Amino acid sequence: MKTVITFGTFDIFHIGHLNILRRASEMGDRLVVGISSDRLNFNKKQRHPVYPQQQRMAIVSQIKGVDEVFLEESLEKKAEYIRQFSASVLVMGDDWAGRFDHLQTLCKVCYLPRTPSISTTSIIEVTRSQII
Ligand code: C2G
Repeated sequence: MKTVITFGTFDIFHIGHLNILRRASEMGDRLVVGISSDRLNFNKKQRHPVYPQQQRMAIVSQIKGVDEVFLEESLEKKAEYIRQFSASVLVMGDDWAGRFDHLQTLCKVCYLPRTPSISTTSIIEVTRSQII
């Protein structure tokens, strides 16, 4: 069985998230998704996610093709997670291109092109500008 693993915050779930999960699930037999914890996201982006981690996990766990979700506590623990879930492919969006190449000793590392013109940040900005 070929297990694919991917990671992300998946805050304010949108079509870019859906696309990468669909493409990742098509690359193997089982898809495991690490959801960045609220604390990890704050350290990474200096803002709290709009949806708390339990809600983000609940949403992603119900997406077709996703077999399992878990909480990603640290960016540095990827090797540990890959071993824990016996993943043979790590999928990331190409905004992370090159960042996880050192994990190629453990599994295949694959960067997929991002869906253009949509991001959680832009949704927040558009929503804010329409309210004010
Ligand atoms: N994504 C995409 N297209 C977009 C927006 C996002 O393909 N328009 C992808 C990202 O490249 C990422 C996944 O969707 O692979 C989740 O995106 P984010 O929630 O922004 O995740 P990020 O904060 O980049 O977290 O350990 C790594 C991090 O946890 C990744």
